[in-house]
Amino acid sequence: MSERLSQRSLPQVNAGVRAPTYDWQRLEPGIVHLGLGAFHRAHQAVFTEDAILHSGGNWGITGVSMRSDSVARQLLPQDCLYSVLAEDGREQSLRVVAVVRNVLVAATQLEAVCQAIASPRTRIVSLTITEKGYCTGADGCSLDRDHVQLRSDLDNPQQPTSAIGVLALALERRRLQGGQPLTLISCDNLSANGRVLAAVLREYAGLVFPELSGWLEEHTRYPCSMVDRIVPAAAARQQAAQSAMLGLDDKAAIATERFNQWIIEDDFCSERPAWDAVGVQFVDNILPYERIKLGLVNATHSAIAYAGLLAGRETVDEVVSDPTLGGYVHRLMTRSLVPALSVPAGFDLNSYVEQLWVRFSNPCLRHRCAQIAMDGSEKISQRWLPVLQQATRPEELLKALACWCYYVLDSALDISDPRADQLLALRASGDPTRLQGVLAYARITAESVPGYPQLCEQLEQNINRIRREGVRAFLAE
Ligand code: CS2
Repeated sequence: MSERLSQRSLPQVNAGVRAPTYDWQRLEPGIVHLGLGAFHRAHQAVFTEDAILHSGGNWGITGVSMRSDSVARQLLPQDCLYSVLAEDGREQSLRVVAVVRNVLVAATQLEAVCQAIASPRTRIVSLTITEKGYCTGADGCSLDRDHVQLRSDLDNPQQPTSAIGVLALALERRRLQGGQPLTLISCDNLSANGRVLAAVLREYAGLVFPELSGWLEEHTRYPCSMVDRIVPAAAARQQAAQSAMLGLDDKAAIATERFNQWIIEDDFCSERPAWDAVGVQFVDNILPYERIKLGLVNATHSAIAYAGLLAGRETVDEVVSDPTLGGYVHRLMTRSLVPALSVPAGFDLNSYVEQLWVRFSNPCLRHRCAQIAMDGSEKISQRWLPVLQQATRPEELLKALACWCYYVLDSALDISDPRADQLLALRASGDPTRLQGVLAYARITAESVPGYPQLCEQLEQNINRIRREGVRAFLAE
């Protein structure tokens, strides 16, 4: 068994591994990131370290896990060092990332999290708290007042457990300390993510910290951002193989693709790392980029996940390389999703689709359908609803939606979803309106979708076809 990765063992990494060449031990925190999952560590952290390598800057990251201490237990014994393997089946590169300088767990270290966000050194707070972390209700931008965690935070705002509650408490602290302006960047796969973040924070502040609302108006900005890198959850076997490549035992190892993209609205009220020097794009209007990302990468991903699970396929590359399933996925992209997009001038959608197909086919990632299938009730409205709202509903997307409904109502597969209890209750019930019930959890209702009765009828027919013919025949052309 090799030695654990750490500051002390770092000089022993195998030749060919890129080790941090800057004075990372002296970095102070300039960014606090909420939601220290694999995605942040392979995406924003990598861009930030590249920016430091390119132009310097004191931009250490304090990473915050909301509840679980598992990332802290992986990273702290390694002096927060971890390796990122980027591969696409032809080329691979392995590097050790050092820009994360501390890990906190909000559930047990609330005070330290508040101090970190209130600190004058912190100029940016970024978030990957997933779609459900924003606690929005049916309209997708105001707080769901029935949300259990949120209700408890509203009753007890000094002991919050939701990300929004923690953020508001910390910002109130910053205000009380006369804090400088702060830019908050949502990096979640939500439409208008910055505006949603601003809206829920304002609403929450208005309910519990009345003086915070005015301060937020003057001292904070919320640029929307579009993030794109496929980062599967770490698997033990992968981590062992990666540790062998590293020559050191890395319990926080992450494997990802080579592709990496970040587009941010240029709306900051505080300094930022030299991200623009290392490939991050700054734009005035994020909307078209966001639609392309959610409406193509994520929309296709969710369809792959449910089709794959129902057909007994484990990973994304297995689905796209299966002639029947892959054929369906390709038709979904080209016939249903692409025609619904309008692209910025000069954007080559055809090569984007081709490149995406290659990314999905990446055999190194082993990206599990079950991982993408999680939280469907939150993801579907972001990914599929805009196309379902069109005057003519494309057939392949209706098939994808039928797969999700069948998966929820008819299959025996596990459901990992914030509304899992409600969805499983519908699965168990003989209620004739249970389809409408499932759709409503994904914000697909008579109010949100024109021609809703026809949609339900088409879905009933599709679901019956899956029951009769099986999912493969249903998805075959
Ligand atoms: C995926 C995303 O799990 C999922 O829902 O669709 O995490 C996807 O891999 C990323 O958004 C890619 O940028």
